[in-house]
Amino acid sequence: MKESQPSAIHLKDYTVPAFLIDKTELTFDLDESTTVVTSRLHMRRNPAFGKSTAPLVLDGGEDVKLIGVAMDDYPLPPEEYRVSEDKLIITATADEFVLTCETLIEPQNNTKLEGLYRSSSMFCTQCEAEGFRHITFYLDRPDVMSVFTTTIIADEARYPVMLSNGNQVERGKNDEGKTVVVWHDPFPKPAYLFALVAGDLAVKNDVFTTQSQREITLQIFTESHNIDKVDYAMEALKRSMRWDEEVYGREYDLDIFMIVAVDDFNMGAMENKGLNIFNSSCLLASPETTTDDNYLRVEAIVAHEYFHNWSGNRVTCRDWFQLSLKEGFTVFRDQTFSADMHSATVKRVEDVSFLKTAQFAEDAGPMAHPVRPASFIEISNFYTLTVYEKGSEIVRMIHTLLGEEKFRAGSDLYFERHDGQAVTCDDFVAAMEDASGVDLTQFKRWYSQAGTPIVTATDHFDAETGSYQLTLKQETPATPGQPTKLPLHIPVRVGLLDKEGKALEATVEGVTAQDHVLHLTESEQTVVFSGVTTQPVPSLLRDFSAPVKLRYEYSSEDLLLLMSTDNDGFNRWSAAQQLAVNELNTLIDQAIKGETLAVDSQLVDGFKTLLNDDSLDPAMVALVLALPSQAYLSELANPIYPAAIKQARQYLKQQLATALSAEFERTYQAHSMSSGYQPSAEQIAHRSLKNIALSYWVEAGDEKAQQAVRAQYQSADNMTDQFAALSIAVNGQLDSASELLAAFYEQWQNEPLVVNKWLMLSAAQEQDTALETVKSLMEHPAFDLKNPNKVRSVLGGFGQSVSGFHKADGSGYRFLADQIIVLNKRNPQIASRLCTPLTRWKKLQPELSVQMKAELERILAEDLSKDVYEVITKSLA
Ligand code: B3K
Ligand code: ZN
Repeated sequence: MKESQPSAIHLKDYTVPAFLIDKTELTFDLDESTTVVTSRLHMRRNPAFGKSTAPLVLDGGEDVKLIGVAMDDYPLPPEEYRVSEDKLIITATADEFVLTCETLIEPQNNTKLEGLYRSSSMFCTQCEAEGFRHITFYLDRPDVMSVFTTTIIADEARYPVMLSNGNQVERGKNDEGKTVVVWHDPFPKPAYLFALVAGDLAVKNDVFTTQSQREITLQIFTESHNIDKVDYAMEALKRSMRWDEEVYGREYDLDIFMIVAVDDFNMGAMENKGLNIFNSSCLLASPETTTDDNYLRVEAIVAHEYFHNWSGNRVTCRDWFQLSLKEGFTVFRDQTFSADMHSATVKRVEDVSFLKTAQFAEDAGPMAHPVRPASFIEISNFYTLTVYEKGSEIVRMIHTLLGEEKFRAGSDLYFERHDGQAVTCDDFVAAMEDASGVDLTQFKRWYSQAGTPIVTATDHFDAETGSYQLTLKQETPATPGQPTKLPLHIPVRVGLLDKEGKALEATVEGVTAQDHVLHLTESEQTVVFSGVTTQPVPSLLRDFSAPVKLRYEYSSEDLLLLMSTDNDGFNRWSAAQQLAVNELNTLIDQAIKGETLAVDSQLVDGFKTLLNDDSLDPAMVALVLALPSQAYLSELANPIYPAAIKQARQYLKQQLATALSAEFERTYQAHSMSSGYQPSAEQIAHRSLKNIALSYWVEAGDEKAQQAVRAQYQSADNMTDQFAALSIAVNGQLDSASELLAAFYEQWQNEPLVVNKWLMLSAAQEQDTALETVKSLMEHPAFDLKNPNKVRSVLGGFGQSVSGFHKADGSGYRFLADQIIVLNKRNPQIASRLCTPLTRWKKLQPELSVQMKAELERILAEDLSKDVYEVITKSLA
């Protein structure tokens, strides 16, 4: 452990910057050994800071070596400045001046992939949140916005493509014969949106004509062997540009929009102004190498990064506590876009399922934090599901409370009022309130209060008066640093069904309708529905109108009714899930007690009806058939018995498979298509139903099903079907599994993105030898510790293997802890993310919990990065 430990910074301590940077001129002399960065910063004291003689304090990393500093072109004598660990401090300055710094950096040795670094043979950058300070000394905070001009000098032969933000304004040669390219970005921006790329890249060109008839050049750059896989991303980009014009009235602003794919990248993608940089896994797509899920992800991420041009770049965050201002809003925008492009219900189910599995777990664990955190040690740890996904749910609730039209007026006002500014979540809400007249004072607690609220509903029907009373209670559990909570403003969308499943009209506060949005604002509240003719079954929290845990005593009959008749598609799925959860919980209890598993499954009839109803959307049927995941059941459980959950899921799947084997076979055959692959909603729906049906059919132990798996693997003309067949063989532990796994690697060894899928599937296997398998994968030639995608595939996959990760002797936890310790120095952001499964130790069954805790303590004894230190200390607190 270090002598002095990292400390937290707090939102309440925010002050405006003492200096501003009106113009930033950067020159990069790129070279494989040392890169020289020269900056000319046109600075002045910030009038909003008040009169002051405060010294100038610039941020800079330990990896930035200062070789010269000058004020208004006069070199500063050593007594007028000093460099501490991560700051350059200049004692006295004029009110307005030009500061020049010459610095040396070594991108080739940058393993943290933050700042300027190398991926394959190219140079690229990642500056959000605080990467720019690893390039040169700067006021590296989002409320310092500056107009950037960037000069790149490099050897033409190795780096024919040299890119930065904005428009290219010059290209020529210098005296040494090197190529010099100058880029200028007219839009003031914070340093986190700066980008630079240099390499030998292929390009795909296109154009987009905006609603005001401006022609925008679109370019996607990749290494030459990948350029045949960017057509889908290009089309997705054009769809996003059109959608943002039509739905939000937002037009693109520069004359050129560029995207570059890089292999080594810590996360999915980055919205740098005019020059988005993508992890190649989130950009490249071809039918042979990319699954349906990955196609949808590419489209969503291309859209997300593009949408940031307004929600993030034109209007940015004042400080990093406000991160959800841009991320929550932009996730909401990309979710709505995908819903418009495909099926809205399917998209909602997928998003909510993810939220309830992963964000709810985060919000119930030691890293729980408000959507607008009050403090942090390392901001990189706060790019979380809470900030992104719960943040998006907050914006969605505002949309529900205001309605489509007023929400659009609010967003127009927000963009107009704050264009070119760095603002706060409060500013966003104020624009929504001002444009709509809706009071969101209490609603704003969603930003500051952590934890998932529990809403408990009880009801009473009075047949004589035709009145139905619904009582709603809310309670938010304590979270770290927040022992008590206030009631939130929760929109609860409700409909009533009769016993045949027909929608009932009812009157609430003078409004008669089949669907009502109730405003739960007190700890407990009763709402009266009048004009109700018969005892209703309530359809609660329709479309998942708020990110809460709903409790209501539904009978199995009620759930079956909702599952087959509710006209809210989301709640049909939700009812089926609840039914499955109830049965699985019974089985889990039996497994924990060591009893023989037995359940008289109501799902058999429910699934049978579903499988025989050809009028249903096959995508929805597939979603209903997917049993609640190991991860979701773990989130619901306390304590978690991983092996019991696994056993219960396997048992129920087996029961359903045996009872409905003929239906699954028929469904499999009925949804097998022969037409050419398209990543269209319609085809994706058929493939998803076909493949889940196959996974059940195989479970019934039918030899014919096993042959079907092999046949599908061999004849598939697309990765979705090929990989589905492989996964079914591996997860179903079929005899063919190891042979198919070997064949798959043999076939795809030269396609890294496909190899990553193979790594993940191999690492997630349920076998007694799972730990040995993962160890050998890390020695495999396909593995590379420098590449975050590979690390995530192998270690992320391993975390899903109950038999590997949760080994009774704790060796699975020890293995993960060892990898975290190795990566802690090399790449702290990745190391910190890998800690997530270990943060759940308090909820685990006692024998496993102690083992996991011991590994956290072992990690804490190391000399830790801020990233890992924060997660480990908070987990142990
Ligand atoms: N804004 C980036 C995320 C940056 C993460 C920095 N550790 C991508 C996105 O959310 O669009
Ligand atoms: Zn984002």
